[in-house]
Amino acid sequence: MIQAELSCKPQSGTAAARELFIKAYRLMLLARVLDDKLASLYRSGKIYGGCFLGRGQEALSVACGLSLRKGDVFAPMIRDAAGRLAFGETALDALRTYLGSRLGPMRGREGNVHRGRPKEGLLPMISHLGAMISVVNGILFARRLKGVTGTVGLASIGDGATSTGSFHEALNQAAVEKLPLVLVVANNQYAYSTPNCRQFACRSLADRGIGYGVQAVEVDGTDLAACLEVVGAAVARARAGAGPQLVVAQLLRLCGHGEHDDASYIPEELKRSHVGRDCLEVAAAQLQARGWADAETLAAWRAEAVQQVDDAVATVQREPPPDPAEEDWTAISSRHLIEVFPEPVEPVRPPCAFDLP
Ligand SMILES: Cc1ncc(C[n+]2csc(CCOP(=O)(O)OP(=O)(O)O)c2C)c(N)n1
Ligand SMILES: [Mg+2]
Repeated sequence: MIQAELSCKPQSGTAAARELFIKAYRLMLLARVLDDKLASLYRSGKIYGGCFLGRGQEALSVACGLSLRKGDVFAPMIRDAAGRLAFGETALDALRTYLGSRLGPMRGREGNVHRGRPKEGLLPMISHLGAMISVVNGILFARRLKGVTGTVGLASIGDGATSTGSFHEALNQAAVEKLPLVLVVANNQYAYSTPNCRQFACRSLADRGIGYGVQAVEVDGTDLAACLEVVGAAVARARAGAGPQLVVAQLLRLCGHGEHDDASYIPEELKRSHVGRDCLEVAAAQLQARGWADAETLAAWRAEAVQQVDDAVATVQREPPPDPAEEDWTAISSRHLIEVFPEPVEPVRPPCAFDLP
């Protein structure tokens, strides 16, 4: 079973860097295999509702999950299978949700990507369009008031989400309150079928940080090493008290918006460009070039991931569906999901500009 503990950024070229890269690659691979399995279950009519996958976004996503620690908060978006696995969600939880098992985190009532385990810092998504940023802000602010320190919150969004009011309000709020928020934007060039050029006129979405006084960096989302480095550093800065951080990654969604969408609006030329590289293939080539894995090892890792996903599917197919007579239908207010903090020693009032010296 591949699981994440983790993480602080190791020096490049060290054994720790090699270990992190391999762990990240194997989680990306597991996410890809899981996504491929979900797609095939969707096509065979086993999944009701939508099926939303993250092919091509695994490098950025895994870097998000691996840069966080126990106690942090992660608000993934619909393309974050890799980040979820890296943060500790199991393939079993994903499949239990999609296939409607009563043993799933939402007891099989949820459908697809709106699952989570808030008690463990994994937030169930409300909407894909930036709504989770202010939820993460609220958690971070509450923690500050309760005297809980040293944790960060990472919200993952798409380029389209940066066009919403929710994004701008929440980024401004995080900046004003100097919250330890890391906002990671996967610019996959499209919001559903709307291309970047119909969404924004600034040079880069990273420029949106400037207006709010937020440090922003860009990263090649097809390059795993770069994603681990840049996201890891942003999380470390937020944890150290440098305030909110914006990370904008360039990549391409290598699938439709959902499995119902053939993405025929994405031009072949863009698919063949640098941004259209498959981050999983790029990482595999880097592993081989660095002598960290040969073709045989890569094939063995894939076989292990396939076995893990197949076993999880078989397990879920033996599990019971939800029983409407027994459910109260209050998914998130369910007692077992609510985060519990230790009582604070003393309430902490945040510093305010109006405080007299
Ligand atoms: C408030 C709201 N408006 C519209 C939608 C429908 N919708 C879901 S995802 C999406 C596009 C999101 O694009 P982006 O933020 O770039 O993320 P991506 O899907 O490309 O990863 C839209 C329009 C929604 N879920 N919620
Ligand atoms: Mg997008």
